Amino acid sequence: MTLTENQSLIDWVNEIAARTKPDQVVWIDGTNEQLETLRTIGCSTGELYKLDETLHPGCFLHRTAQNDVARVEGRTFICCKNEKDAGPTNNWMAPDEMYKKLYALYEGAMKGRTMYVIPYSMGVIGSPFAKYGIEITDSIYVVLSMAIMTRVGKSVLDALGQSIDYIKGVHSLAQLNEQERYIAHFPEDNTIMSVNSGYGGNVLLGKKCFALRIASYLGKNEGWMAEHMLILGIQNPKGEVRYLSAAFPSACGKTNLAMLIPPEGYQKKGWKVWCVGDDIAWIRIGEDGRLWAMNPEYGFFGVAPGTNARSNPNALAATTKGTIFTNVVHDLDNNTVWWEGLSDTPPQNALDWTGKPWNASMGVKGAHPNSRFTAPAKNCPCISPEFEAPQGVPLSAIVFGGRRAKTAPLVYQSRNWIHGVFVGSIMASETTAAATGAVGVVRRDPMAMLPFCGYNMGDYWQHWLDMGDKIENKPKIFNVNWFRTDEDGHFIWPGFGDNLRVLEWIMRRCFDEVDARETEIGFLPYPEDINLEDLTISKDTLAGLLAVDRPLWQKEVDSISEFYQIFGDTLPDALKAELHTLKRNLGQE
Ligand code: GTP
Ligand code: SPV
Ligand code: MN
Repeated sequence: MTLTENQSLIDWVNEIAARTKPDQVVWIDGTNEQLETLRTIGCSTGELYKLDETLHPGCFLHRTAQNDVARVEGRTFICCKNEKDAGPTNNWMAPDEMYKKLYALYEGAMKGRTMYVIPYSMGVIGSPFAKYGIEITDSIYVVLSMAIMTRVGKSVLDALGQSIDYIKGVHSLAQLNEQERYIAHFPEDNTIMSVNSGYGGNVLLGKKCFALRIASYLGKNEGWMAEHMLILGIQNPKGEVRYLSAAFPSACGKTNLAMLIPPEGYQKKGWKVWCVGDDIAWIRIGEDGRLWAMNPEYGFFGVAPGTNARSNPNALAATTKGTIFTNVVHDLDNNTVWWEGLSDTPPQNALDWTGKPWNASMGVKGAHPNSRFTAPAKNCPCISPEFEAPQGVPLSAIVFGGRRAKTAPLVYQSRNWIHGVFVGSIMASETTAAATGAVGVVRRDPMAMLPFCGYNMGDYWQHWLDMGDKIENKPKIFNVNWFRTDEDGHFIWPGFGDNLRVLEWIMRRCFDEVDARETEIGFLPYPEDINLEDLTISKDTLAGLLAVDRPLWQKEVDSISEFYQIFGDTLPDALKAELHTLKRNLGQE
């Protein structure tokens, strides 16, 4: 049954059905009855496995194909008319050429399958800041995951009415053929097309494809920003809640920081952290001249390995009901799930992420390193009371950060907005399992947006600079690094809950409550201003984490210069000037 009278939408759905030739077309109305039917069908086809209802109410296990476990950056394309508009860091193909390729792959791709039409909203339905999308898919896993990650159903169609202002998304599993896998974006047509994959980041089109790649392009044209950022609120002992957003590359700690539990000493004093979002922020200038950030998502697609009752109890609690687990270990004795780092007692009688018998004595990992949970945000015990505030929350700070064994100190503050944009633009981080390819290789990942910027990264930096001109009350910009290692490769900083010690300093800086020392790279804390109460880490160790290693930074500057060169005339002059300043500060010019 069609749920809308929006003729442009009906025509488009018919057009895609004519190409893909499904047996039937089902519109997702968002009711639990309909979703329950799909869960039952998913279990009967083997797409889903129902977990123990008492231990894990409403939870399912899903396995992807073994060649399809992460985002595929090499097969992700920005298809705009001019290649230059995609920029040097994106794959580009001319729209006509990509459409031709995709239509050939879509031809008859849904034969024998059902085509689902998912109306979804990024942001609170009906709010002026929400944007709507329609995803067509032949995967029940995608429907059920979208129903967790976004607001779906008839209410979206009602809010859309006759408008043509929605993002079209087409996804087909097709044959899951790696060689013909494409994640294609047509920013000038408000269209996304994905084929031959079933992995979250490639197929939940509301997430990276819409809320980052397409939205970043819309944001540039409309004067706002779409960022790969968590949003959190820090409540201090006076009861004041101050907000920050933070951009870390994939699998570098956004979910963990967003749900942080304060160290015991802090808890006793009344500190608390509220999670507004763990992956994506849409940011606008408010009437009060401040930046306001909202989370367009409705759930978490979080990294499973390493999540446990100590590292992130809030995330774990979020997964206790209504959650889909992907590519984790199946504990057959309890009909529940397990992953490396969940507990010290792996199940004896279990299947690994591929479905083969597994136990820990085999010496190989049971869960895929990029195994994930798809959990409703409202399950999270520390979800912010402002989670559904349509306009979001006001930002006092913006934080950038990466995974760097050396070079980047624990925390530093930029001198001003322009320098802050520079600090974001020179971010680098070790690659993780979130994307296919080598893991642990340092690469530049400006603003954690390298894989997600829907247009030329040089123009994106200019947009950041232009926004700075318009924001009256600018948030302060910082950089953090939880991942410095010692000679033996061990993390020096305890991380996780203890990161609040650094966030406290950041907030004190934002409210002029603490001094700092100016260095070559920006403002660094005096070691005594980071609270080490109840930690075993020594003052000297901390001083080391807060030192600027000149020789390493001099090398860093060479690598930044090389990176900047690929942007040619799209590199903003202001950033060139910042690089010169850094060189001068390091005694290189
Ligand atoms: P995406 O969902 O891929 O965008 O990732 P994310 O940035 O939300 O990453 P997440 O919080 O899931 O962290 C991924 C990995 O980083 C996990 O293996 C965590 O255990 C590890 N991690 C997170 N915070 C810290 C920290 O403070 N210190 C250390 N050493 N590891 C951390
Ligand atoms: C990331 O890789 O940054 C994620 C997971 O948040 S995915 O949705 O697969 O992109
Ligand atoms: Mn992410």
